[in-house]
Amino acid sequence: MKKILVLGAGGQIGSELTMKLREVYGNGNVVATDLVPERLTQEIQESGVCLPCDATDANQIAKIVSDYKIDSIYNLVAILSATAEKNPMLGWNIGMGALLNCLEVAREYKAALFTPSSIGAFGPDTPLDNTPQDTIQRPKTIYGVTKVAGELLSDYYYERFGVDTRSLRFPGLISNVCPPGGGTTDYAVDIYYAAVKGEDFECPLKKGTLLDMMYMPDAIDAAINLMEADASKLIHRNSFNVTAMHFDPEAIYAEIRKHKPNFVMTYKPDELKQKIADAWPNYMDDSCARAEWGFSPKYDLEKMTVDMLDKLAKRLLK
Ligand code: NAD
Ligand code: AKB
Repeated sequence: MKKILVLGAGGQIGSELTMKLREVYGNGNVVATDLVPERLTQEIQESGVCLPCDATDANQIAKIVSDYKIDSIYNLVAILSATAEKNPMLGWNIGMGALLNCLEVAREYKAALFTPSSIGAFGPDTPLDNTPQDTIQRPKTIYGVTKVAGELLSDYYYERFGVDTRSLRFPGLISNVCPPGGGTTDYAVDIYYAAVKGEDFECPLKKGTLLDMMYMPDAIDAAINLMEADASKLIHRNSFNVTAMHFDPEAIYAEIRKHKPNFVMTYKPDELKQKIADAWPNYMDDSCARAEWGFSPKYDLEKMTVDMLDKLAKRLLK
């Protein structure tokens, strides 16, 4: 059985990925950590080992990997795009610091390493429609710069040292457990909270801003399936395009209004977020992920909306 370490387990992805990993591999085989352990959900805290860990300190990661005989690391530590752009040095130091430490520890202890990349790894020179797997990557944000550098460094560690590094270029992720942490795509989560609470919603992106998105259960399955994939079938590693749907604010608004006809959305574009979103793909080609390891998301906008509204209503309106 795998022995897994999750870094940044208190965040949007970690809150759900950690519990799924415990379901698949056993509660005793998944160590959950975060810089701020109080961020770990009650469910995570009660179901297995939880430890504080600053991923910018390689010794802290190495000690846990050694103590718990870890063979797989899920590194979820980063500062998301909009927040990183307000403090570029922090974005670089956290994103790259954590990754470099993980790569070194993975090399020393022969562990596999999963680190998400993002649609933020693309930029204004990238073909934005049907964005190919292998194409121009010249992002203009510090977040994007760390993602491209991270992809290259992870491939380097695989080629040079044989470290089993794997990665996905996640689109905006929509979830109902942990609120998002300062990204450009956060609006697609926030809109559901507003609709369920009966509040009006001010959209920070303009009408017509198309972006790739994915529901969290599909993102989590994708991460685990990629880490379980037969290495001999992988032509790519760092990092695979993956997407489940793409829409603009009008489309998600219309879908929510099918269930909440009185819900009102207005536009108040945020200059920074709009600039970032305009340079990200409208929709990506994820055929390599489908061909090389069987990526196959289950949720489209319609199905996700039913589930989001249902789960949030049960939690927020009880
Ligand atoms: P998040 O911001 O919700 O969570 C990150 C977690 O890392 C937080 O719990 C934070 O406390 C922790 N952290 C910060 N600094 C740390 C440090 N020094 N040591 C240990 N932990 C630290 O992020 P997320 O949305 O869960 O994203 C996880 C990964 O997935 C990131 O690499 C992100 O770029 C990528 N990603 C996310 C999305 C998305 O829509 N959420 C989309 C594409 C890619
Ligand atoms: C962000 O908007 O920064 C993230 C991402 C797509 O990487 N959600």
